[in-house]
Amino acid sequence: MNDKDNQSSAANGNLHEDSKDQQLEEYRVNNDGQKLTTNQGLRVSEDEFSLKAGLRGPTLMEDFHFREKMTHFDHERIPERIVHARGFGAHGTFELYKSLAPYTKAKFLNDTSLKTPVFVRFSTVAGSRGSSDTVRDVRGFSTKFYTEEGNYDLVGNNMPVFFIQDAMKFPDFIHAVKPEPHNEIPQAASAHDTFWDFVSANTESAHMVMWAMSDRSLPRSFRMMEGFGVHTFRLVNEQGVGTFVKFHWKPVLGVHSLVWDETQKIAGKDPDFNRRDLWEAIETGNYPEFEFGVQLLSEEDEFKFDFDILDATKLWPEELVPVQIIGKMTLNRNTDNFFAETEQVAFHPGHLVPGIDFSNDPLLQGRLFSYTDTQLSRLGGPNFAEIPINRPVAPVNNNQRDGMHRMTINTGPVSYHKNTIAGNSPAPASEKEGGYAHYAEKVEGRKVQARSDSFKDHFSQATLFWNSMSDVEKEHIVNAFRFELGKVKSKEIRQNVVDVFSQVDEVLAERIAAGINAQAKKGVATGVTAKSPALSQMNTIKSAKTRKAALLMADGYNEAEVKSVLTSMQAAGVTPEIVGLDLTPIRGDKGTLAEPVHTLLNADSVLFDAVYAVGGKASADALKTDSKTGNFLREAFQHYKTIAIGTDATELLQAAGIAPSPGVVIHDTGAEGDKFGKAIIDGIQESRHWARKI
Ligand code: HDE
Repeated sequence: MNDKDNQSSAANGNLHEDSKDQQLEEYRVNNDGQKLTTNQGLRVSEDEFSLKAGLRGPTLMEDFHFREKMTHFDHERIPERIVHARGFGAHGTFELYKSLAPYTKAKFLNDTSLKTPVFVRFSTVAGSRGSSDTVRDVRGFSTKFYTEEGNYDLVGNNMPVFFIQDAMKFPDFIHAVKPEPHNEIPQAASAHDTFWDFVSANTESAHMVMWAMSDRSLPRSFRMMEGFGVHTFRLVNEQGVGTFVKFHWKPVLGVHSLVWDETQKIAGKDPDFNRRDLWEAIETGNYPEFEFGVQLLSEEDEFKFDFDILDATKLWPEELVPVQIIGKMTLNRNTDNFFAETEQVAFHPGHLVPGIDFSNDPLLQGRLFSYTDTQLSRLGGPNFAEIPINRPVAPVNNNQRDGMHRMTINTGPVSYHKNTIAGNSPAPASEKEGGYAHYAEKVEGRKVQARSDSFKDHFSQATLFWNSMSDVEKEHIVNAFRFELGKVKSKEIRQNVVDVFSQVDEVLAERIAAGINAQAKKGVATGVTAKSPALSQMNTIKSAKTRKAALLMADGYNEAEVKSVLTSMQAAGVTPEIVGLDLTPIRGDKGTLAEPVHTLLNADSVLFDAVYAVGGKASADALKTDSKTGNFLREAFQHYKTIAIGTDATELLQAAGIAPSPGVVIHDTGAEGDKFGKAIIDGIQESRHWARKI
């Protein structure tokens, strides 16, 4: 698509959910059925052997095809992102349920008939591009809305607060969490001395560290985590009235996590666990959905809380400022090419549309510099907005010219403003014509390098978070601290961290201290008793939909039972996958063949949400001969997952040393026919059976 086509479609208000896809189509290349050529279009007759002086002689410099092929290969890599290097993207659509016109003039938030194309990139933060998906880390959640008024980027995380209050500290914080510079260890992990040294010396990180040590940093799926814009932004309406806003994404499937032991095992068994999950969900039509929510605060209420709304280490409790759901994003198309789309996409919190503006959050203000700056080295110059995935569907007209990798051919002599030759075009647009006008906030003050007193409470919301957790979640937080600090070599740093968290909650600090040979301080905690139920994952939506169940099966399986359970699974949207002793089709008791897609050797229970050892004595006996069956069941049990045992298969449970427990559904003990299937689905919907004694 050229810019003219571009201009006509968006300028005529013809933007639709396929606008971006249509634009990308112009750049797609498919070599199928074609003859091989050089980059100059010359057909190539030989692609296996370089040109040599004699059959056993040296390669000749004049072999231009060899040189071109090798040169391109030599330069195929670009620098990975300094943070959020490992990511995974998908395309989708945003639709609005309810117009936000009273608060913002942004068209994509006004017109409920619009379907705005989006591209989303999820990421981990600390690990390199090739690191594992399931590490303990914050997850990035970036969305690019291709609106008719230009690209709007919401570059958020799956946690609503951040580690620091001022952008000045970001390089220090990232240096501390990344692998240590002398030996580049550890990869994708915060469990090391420099991270915890930073935390203990920068107490503003206490609240975010509580989130990072919680189950939020172990998402079961990108489809099952919340997203947050983190900063306070500002909406501006047609009348020029501003309203403070916090942005939220709420996953339709609820917020769910893995357990720590499981994440570590998955990191080895399937380092691509989260990206594979997203890819497969989209390929199979289980489109991930996130509702879009806003918390709104009028400017008069700016100072009504006991925290500063410009402080990115604070959230607005949902019980105080409700999240209003106004739209939904559906991810419905995988990328064609990881590099072209996911790797080259460039987000920026400063990519705005009229009706959305910044606040003076000093973290946000610093980000406004960093994101373009980093693309210059990552994407090789100032023309990265021309890369297909980054191009807006709105028209682009300006006097910027030239530079590395310029793609457009801007015609005519005029590349300056003001001019008479082109009738002073391209001309700035008035606000009425859609020109962006910065919010005319009145600002006064002395130039200072200091932190406002209103940013000095570092602990109250950390306590609020702790108070809001269930016992199970608290246990996980304590164990996370113990694990991480247990990896810290310096006793002094370990003690310093306990000193910091003594100020959050005495019991928390005592429990951490007990695991790492440190001492908690008494009488220094905030004493905050408030809770925010919205912070606990125990109160999230529960659904069996899109969960994966492993069917452990061998010859002689009980066909009637399996058929009935599969019907229940299908109705509930659960995906069954057969795990066999090997890949040979499995014969049922009535002779029907079932095709396994995994074997006990290449699959483990950590890759599934539930395990069903199917009924049938012969099948159970055969499975029992393989010691991996016991391990499969035991690990599922230890990870609190639903385990279903079919007729005549109870011995498998005994062999694995599993006693009757919550979430262990046994056919033999009364659950007949449909009831068995229903009990399995109820179990899967519960996600984890925390009441189980491990
Ligand atoms: Fe980022 N961040 N960040 N960040 N960030 C980047 O930009 C930075 C912050 C976030 O999928 C970089 O293009 C500074 C908060 C996401 O491509 C870089 C500060 C939040 C992504 C950068 C922050 C984020 C990035 C690296 C403190 C949540 C991945 C590559 C002032 C609201 C985007 C790039 C993607 C990426 C700088 C803090 C989220 C270096 C200086 C707070 C999701 O520009």
